[in-house]
Amino acid sequence: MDKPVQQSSTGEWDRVWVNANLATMVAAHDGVSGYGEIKDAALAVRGDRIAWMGSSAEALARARSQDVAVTDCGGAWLLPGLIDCHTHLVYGGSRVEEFEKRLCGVSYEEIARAGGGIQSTVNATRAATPESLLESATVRALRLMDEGVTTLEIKSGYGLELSVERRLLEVARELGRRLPLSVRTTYLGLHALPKEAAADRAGFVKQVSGPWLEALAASGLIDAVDAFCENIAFSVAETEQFLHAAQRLGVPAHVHAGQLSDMGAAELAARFGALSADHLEYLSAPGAAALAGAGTVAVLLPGAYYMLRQTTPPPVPFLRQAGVALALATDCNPGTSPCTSLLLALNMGCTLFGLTPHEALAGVTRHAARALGLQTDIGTLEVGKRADFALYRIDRPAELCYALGANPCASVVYGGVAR
Ligand code: DI6
Ligand code: FE
Repeated sequence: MDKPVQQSSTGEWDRVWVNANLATMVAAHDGVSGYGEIKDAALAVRGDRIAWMGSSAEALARARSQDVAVTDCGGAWLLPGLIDCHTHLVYGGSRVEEFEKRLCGVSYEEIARAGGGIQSTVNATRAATPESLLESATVRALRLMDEGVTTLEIKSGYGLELSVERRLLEVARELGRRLPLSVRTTYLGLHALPKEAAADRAGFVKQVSGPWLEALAASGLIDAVDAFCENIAFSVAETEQFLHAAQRLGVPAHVHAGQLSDMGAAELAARFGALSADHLEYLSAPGAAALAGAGTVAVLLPGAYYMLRQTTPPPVPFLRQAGVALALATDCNPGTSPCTSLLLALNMGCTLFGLTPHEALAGVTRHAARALGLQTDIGTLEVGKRADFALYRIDRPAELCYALGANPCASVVYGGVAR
């Protein structure tokens, strides 16, 4: 006879957190509560998974009879570990001089066209050692982690030659091995045309889409690809060539779309079933509808919008109306978003783009997980999902969006283990 499955059998929990308010971030069906709240609750883990959620009283009774380690959260709010689903975290040098120039009236596009901008970070990155790249990226990752980030997407794109792109992806993977942090890597093959390829755009795109992509994929270094589809970067046709190549290899895509102009990049991303289309300040209603149809997540990046002092925000009402899932990320990069605070991105998402605090928080949890294709494993507090979560000393979840420059994160649990 089959043994009945007993939720409460001895040894089922390794540890339980009690006296917490859970914001599970599970999509609401009642239309009232947007955070999937469970007040006065407890959460138990087994291995690296969430094993149980319920009342503190029940958890305490069970824990006592079964000798389970108990952590008292003292009424803190417990949220899924935050996910920063769009960063360019690994790079050499700084762009503070460009920041000064921009404040003297030179535009981002002018700087880029004059060989500065991304190209200047490419020069500094090519000259950097792997050790120094790892060191500077670690500093940035630790800042994000301090606020409760447990999953981080990192793009290459500042090498623009195979050996350096490989180095950036290896450093990103190494970061994930050294820190209690899940790292997802993205090969941003089409970020800028490097100066040595100025006379042969087509040749560069062919190399990126062919032998370079194949080599990096074969080395197991990439989880996805990305391209900067923009008038100062790569055309729709060039991006399409790269996305085709990735599709043939079964590698999913993100697309930098509509940051400075609407070239139809969102429609392209949708056509390829991309995981996400990112930026989207310039997006038409049909573009939003295409994203909705494809289930492509819109990743909004208010840090870049703010730093570039842009004035056209993404059309959030279109996106909402079309039913597109909205994520938020730091876009941490030296040029347009030197931002290592996902909490600041939450605030900017609300104040600059008009997101509600619930939308913003879903954007760094449930929807960010979807933007990385990880929605079955992370992004919400649910039994069976990874036990990645953060505790915050706040009275209500919206406080995470409200405060500027505060960090109420009290502790972080990564894979069931306190970090
Ligand atoms: N869009 C961005 O905002 C960053 N990359 C991109 O494709 C900027 C990168 C930089 O300026 O270094
Ligand atoms: Fe970016």
